[in-house]
Amino acid sequence: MPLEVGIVGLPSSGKTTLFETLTRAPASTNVGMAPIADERLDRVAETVGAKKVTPAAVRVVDVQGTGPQLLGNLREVDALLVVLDGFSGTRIPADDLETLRLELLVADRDHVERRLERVGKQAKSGDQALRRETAELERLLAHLEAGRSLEEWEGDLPPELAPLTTKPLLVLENGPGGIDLELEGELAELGDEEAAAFREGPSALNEVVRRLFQALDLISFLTASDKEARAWTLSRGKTAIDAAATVHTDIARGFIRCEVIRWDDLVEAGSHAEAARHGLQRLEGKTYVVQDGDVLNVRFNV
Ligand SMILES: Nc1nc2c(ncn2[C@@H]2O[C@H](COP(=O)(O)OP(=O)(O)OP(=O)(O)O)[C@@H](O)[C@H]2O)c(=O)[nH]1
Ligand SMILES: [Mg+2]
Repeated sequence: MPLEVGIVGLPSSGKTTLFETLTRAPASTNVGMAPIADERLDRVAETVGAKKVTPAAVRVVDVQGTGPQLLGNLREVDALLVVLDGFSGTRIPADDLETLRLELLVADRDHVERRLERVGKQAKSGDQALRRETAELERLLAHLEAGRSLEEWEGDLPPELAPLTTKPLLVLENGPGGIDLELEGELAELGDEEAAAFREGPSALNEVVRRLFQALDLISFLTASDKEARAWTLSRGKTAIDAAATVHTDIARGFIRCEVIRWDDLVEAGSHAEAARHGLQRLEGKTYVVQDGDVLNVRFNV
């Protein structure tokens, strides 16, 4: 499953503009993939002479408007990207953020209430687990109605719940004071080099991705052959077997060993073979904790 983020914001704050800039997909769709620019991948691809270069990508969901029903479409995403209107001069971004937080809270309260209705009905059969969940949901609802957040809830939440307010929240102000989406949209239409010439620092969108990686505690690892060089995302602390499963479940199933080279060692050595000759390539097992920038080659049999 790719990493997934949902865009939320008040009407006309620039959600769809952000979606289009991130995914370069037409606004007629509301789900798209945003490639993650990674200079390391390009360097590695060049080194191994890869015919194809595939960046890691994040799935982005654009939702029109707000309200519990619509926000409900975002229950499965890994993080929320909040867009605030800082360009029209008619809004106060900080106030809009408060309004949005409140909407998320209301949507979660609604979510708990509906789950309670359903489970409460089913619990009438006398099923112990359902009765316990009903009691738990009743306490939770009372907690929310007292104006407290889910984060302040002590103990675990019922696992069937998929709340919004506990997700990592990234806030983007759209306008000259933050990320200028209008400008980014125009730059997206230029080539990467031309666009870079216009900017002073790194692309604002790369900055969004960087913050997302930080919020979700993710790393990137690479795979590289003359056929394809590709970047993948993984949660920090995950192992070689998890990385293998990210690439393909068959590779994880048949996992034997894994060759690991740091991306910059590979670039410096000039090829896998040279890197190996210089002792820069290690053989690791399933439990090896993958590091950001590792180039992995899993040996497997099926
Ligand atoms: N000047 C300027 N206009 C922008 C910017 N971002 C968005 N807009 C304009 O604001 C309007 C609304 O942008 P959208 O991206 O459609 O906003 P939205 O949040 O998707 O709107 P809804 O889906 O209808 O809630 C469009 O006309 C955009 O061209 C910006 O950074 N600067
Ligand atoms: Mg829109």
